[in-house]
Amino acid sequence: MSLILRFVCLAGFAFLAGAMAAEPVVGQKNKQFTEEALDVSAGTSVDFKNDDDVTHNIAVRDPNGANRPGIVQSPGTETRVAFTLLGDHDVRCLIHPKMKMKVRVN
Ligand SMILES: [Cu+2]
Repeated sequence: MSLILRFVCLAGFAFLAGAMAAEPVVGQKNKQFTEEALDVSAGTSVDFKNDDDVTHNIAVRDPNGANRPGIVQSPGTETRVAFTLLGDHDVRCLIHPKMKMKVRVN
């Protein structure tokens, strides 16, 4: 393998590792999100992790007012959700109306 190719591969792995490490995680615990609000840059994906023993879901209202379809989350599962639009996203669990948080894309 040439030195240049080797460098390109290493750079690629470093980029992937960096991208994976940067993924924010929000838990769902005791029927609450573990964050009230989260600031991210456009294009960030957030991992929502159900740490409860009941089913939750993730329902996102985008800054343009569009409601995304709710994603059902069984206990112990994770769901990765992408945030691309600038502005405030309301995130709720439709099963437990008190569960809500904001994802702010700057
Ligand atoms: Cu819930």
